[in-house]
Amino acid sequence: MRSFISGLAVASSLLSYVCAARLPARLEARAANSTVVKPKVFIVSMFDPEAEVWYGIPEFDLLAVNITLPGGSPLFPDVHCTVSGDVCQITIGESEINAATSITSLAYSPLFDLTTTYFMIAGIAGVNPEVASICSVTFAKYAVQVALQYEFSQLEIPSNFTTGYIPLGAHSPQQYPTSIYGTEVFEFNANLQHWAATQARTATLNDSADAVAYRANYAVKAAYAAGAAPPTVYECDVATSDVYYSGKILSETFGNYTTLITNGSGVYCTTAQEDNATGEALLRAALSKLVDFSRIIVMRTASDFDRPWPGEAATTNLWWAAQGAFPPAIMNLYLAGIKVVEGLLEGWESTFADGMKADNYLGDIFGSLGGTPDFGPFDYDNNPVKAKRSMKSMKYKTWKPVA
Ligand SMILES: *[C@@H]1O[C@H](CO)[C@@H](O)[C@H](O)[C@H]1NC(C)=O
Ligand SMILES: *[C@@H]1O[C@H](CO)[C@@H](O)[C@H](O)[C@H]1NC(C)=O
Ligand SMILES: *[C@@H]1O[C@H](CO)[C@@H](O)[C@H](O)[C@H]1NC(C)=O
Ligand SMILES: *[C@@H]1O[C@H](CO)[C@@H](O)[C@H](O)[C@H]1NC(C)=O
Ligand SMILES: *[C@@H]1O[C@H](CO)[C@@H](O)[C@H](O)[C@H]1NC(C)=O
Ligand SMILES: *[C@@H]1O[C@H](CO)[C@@H](O)[C@H](O)[C@H]1NC(C)=O
Ligand SMILES: *[C@H]1O[C@H](CO)[C@@H](O)[C@H](O)[C@H]1NC(C)=O
Repeated sequence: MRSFISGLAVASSLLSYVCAARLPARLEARAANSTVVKPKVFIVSMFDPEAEVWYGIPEFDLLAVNITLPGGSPLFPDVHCTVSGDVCQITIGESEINAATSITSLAYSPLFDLTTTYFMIAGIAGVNPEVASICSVTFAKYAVQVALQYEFSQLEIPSNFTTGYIPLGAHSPQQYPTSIYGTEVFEFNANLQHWAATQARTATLNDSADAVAYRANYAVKAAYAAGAAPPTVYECDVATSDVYYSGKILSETFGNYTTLITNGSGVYCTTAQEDNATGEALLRAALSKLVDFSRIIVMRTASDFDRPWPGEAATTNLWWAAQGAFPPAIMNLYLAGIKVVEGLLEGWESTFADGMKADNYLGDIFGSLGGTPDFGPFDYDNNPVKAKRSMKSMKYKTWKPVA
């Protein structure tokens, strides 16, 4: 999630442990156990408002079966499923650490068989007015972990730098990172992304009078034409950062970094706090053959602008302006997302059980799942300290402390 209305997140933490089952000791038990749930679709929410919009809907009842997930978020201990088990939902908690830990616990849980499951990340996000407007619905091909960089305070940066963020191992903001950890970029199935966006385009999106009025301010700058336009469905990429950055300079910084790290093919469009972490957890599960990495959909709806309109203070945009986009963005998760879920269920036999083949590269910057990334390079070097001149000559790998 990434919207300022985060106080709601802790509201309903006292969930019931209704159907907590004893855990089989080993993963192998999964195959022999007919009570294992094998969902066709797993909706991934980050916090209460994103989760609750799926309850009480006419299409299906996610609260029919509650399954307590060992290793799940302490705030959201239960996974929810329909009676048939075809559709389930997990609330993973907010930010990168919660996302990675919850998804890892789910993927390795013996209570579920996720080998043919489609994962739909369905959360709200900040939005770049150069690409889309508040209340819009977006589907990402790339997720970029934008804050995995060096950072100097804006007050201490060299006078010829435009930002305090410098890629790891590099010496200027424009230089490609030489120190790569592996979670910088995830690339998802573009055919599935297009299909999901096409499904979503059949929905009538929600909007509000405040959002209509607020986005009109962005029309004064030609580059923000998309920000001033009515909400619609976009295919564009998501940034992940634990730090909830805001304002023109940092938003541009991370937009530039997205361009750099994806070799110009990623379009920085939305910003949230989880997707690269969810991506990394699913990638590792895919390496263990527990999930299919080609079955991931990253949907983010726009709840607020990442930067002010020209003439407005950055703090006003973040804290005080009545953007009016949070309720419609939450509602649009359901309005657009239900078209995707229904499409997956209706086309299950004909198409989705076997999977939708990807024509693009899938996975991380290392090429862990096979194939060659269309971004990179991925010369393995995870030492960001080595960029220091003093360390370059030092044989740090063989260095031993003096006893
Ligand atoms: C099957 O799984 C259920 C729920 O985890 C558990 O209660 C049951 O003991 C398991 N049965 C076998 C045969 O493993
Ligand atoms: C599942 O949990 C929710 C609360 O999270 C509760 O409202 C619902 O009644 C529970 N379902 C069952 C079948 O107990
Ligand atoms: C900034 O200036 C320094 C010299 O002071 C130079 O080494 C560096 O390349 C410049 N960086 C950028 C981003 O222009
Ligand atoms: C958005 O949803 C609200 C709440 O259901 C409704 O009152 C409003 O008319 C909807 N607006 C649009 C433009 O769909
Ligand atoms: C982003 O990149 C553009 C084009 O290179 C550059 O003009 C701008 O100063 C950069 N912005 C920041 C904040 O570094
Ligand atoms: C991506 O850009 C970097 C830096 O310009 C370059 O070294 C690398 O070869 C490019 N990777 C691909 C896959 O084109
Ligand atoms: C992080 O997310 C970006 C944008 O979706 C994606 O391009 C990148 O591959 C993701 N990285 C990981 C490790 O998931």
